[in-house]
Amino acid sequence: MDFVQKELSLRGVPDALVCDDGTRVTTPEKMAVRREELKRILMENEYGTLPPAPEEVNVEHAPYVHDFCAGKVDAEILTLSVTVRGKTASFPVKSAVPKGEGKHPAFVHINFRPDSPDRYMPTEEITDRGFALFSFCYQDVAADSADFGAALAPILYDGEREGNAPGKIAMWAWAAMRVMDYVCTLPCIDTENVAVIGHSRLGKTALFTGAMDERFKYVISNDSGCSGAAISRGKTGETIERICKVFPYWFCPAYGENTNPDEKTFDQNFLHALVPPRHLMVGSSEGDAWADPAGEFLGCASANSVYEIYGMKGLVFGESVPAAKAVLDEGDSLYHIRHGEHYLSREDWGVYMDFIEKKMKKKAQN
Ligand code: GTR
Repeated sequence: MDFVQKELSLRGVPDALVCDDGTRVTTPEKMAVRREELKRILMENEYGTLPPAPEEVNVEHAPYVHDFCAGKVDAEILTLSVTVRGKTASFPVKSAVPKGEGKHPAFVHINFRPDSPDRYMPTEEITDRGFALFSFCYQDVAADSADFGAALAPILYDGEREGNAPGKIAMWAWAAMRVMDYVCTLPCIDTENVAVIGHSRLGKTALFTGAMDERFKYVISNDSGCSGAAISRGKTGETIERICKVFPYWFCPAYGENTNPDEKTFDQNFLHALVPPRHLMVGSSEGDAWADPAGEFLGCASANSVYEIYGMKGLVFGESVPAAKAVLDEGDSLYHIRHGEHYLSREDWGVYMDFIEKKMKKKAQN
């Protein structure tokens, strides 16, 4: 038993590989069955049920800035109109695709603001490395408040905020999946190498999105903390009780009914467990005690037992919780902790792009 397994068992974290019928997953085939159980558990008890896929999606294109990134990039503002349960609503997406031949790896970035570039999104540095970027402002999908009456929110649930009705995280995640629907239609994109990325509350959203939608081959959760990458049992900083008091609308109402993590039948390792055999990437910052970097590391490392099922390595770590500055990138998942505060920085993007490039090179060799 390594120190992560010991710590998880000390905290009483339930094993994500034990099925509802008590049997344990040992093969990829059985994992496919367990995946459906994990998804259901998380939707019914934490984030709420994802709205159905839209009956119709329409995309309108408008040019963004002429000569964007010195003319190296095709930039557009897209308007994605989605029809759900016969009702249509739309939200804007910014796309930035490097010009030139070939297929580009891409990021779907769930961002705080609509800008491109933005302080959390250095567009030119990203596109210069050959990545395409598709970003949207979460509040254009659904307000970051208890208001479920504006933008897309009213068409994404049936009007009752009870039980496992989707919270805002599920709604933002659903929108990221719609962006992925569009990305998958583009011949200029290497759809085997698309990442979903978000920071903080949107890092929780990115992790949930990537966990639920296997089209994302890289799932990047930056400084996501409570109810994101961090294990809830034994968590320091923000707790489930506090997050449900301040941000109840991020989750389904059932999540707040009992906020004692020790009494829940699941923990955030259930979310991480949905990512393998794809690449899980978790970022922490040293000054982000509220998020609990050690808990984020544990969450990321908890997926190793699932990678093993696929004959993969997962996170390669040492004898203790890593301290800044550390980049654990030797396995199939990545964890990094940098100096500084709660932020999605150029340094974070650099670590994530290095890892994706490394994995792409490896795939190309095989
Ligand atoms: C905090 C919240 C965190 C984190 C952060 C953010 O207020 O407590 O869970 O999500 O906001 O999104 O910036």
